[in-house]
Amino acid sequence: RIDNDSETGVVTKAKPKTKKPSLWRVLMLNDDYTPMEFVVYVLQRYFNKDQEAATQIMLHVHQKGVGVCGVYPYEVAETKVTQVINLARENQHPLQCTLEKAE
Ligand code: TYC
Repeated sequence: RIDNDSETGVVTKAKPKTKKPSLWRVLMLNDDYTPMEFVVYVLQRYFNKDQEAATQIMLHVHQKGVGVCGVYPYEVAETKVTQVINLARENQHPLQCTLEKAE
């Protein structure tokens, strides 16, 4: 947005005072050991997927190596990654999950 001041000839660019929070993808990574049912459970518990959507995402990750669990503001995404990894470690699963900026 350009504000042209006709009196002074000074051209200023008005910046919005608040910025939209950037969005981040939470990615799930495949491994050879985590049980499929555990991944489906995690997707339902932390990413609000129903049984069918969770199963589809799990199978996509299993076949392609990586998949998107959801897109969130940074703090929410970071919290979900921590929760997933903590639950996986408590259950001795190597499941890994990470963040990627969505732009
Ligand atoms: N590859 C795992 C198996 O065959 C299942 C799995 C799927 C693990 C998705 C991790 O993010 C994952 N038991």
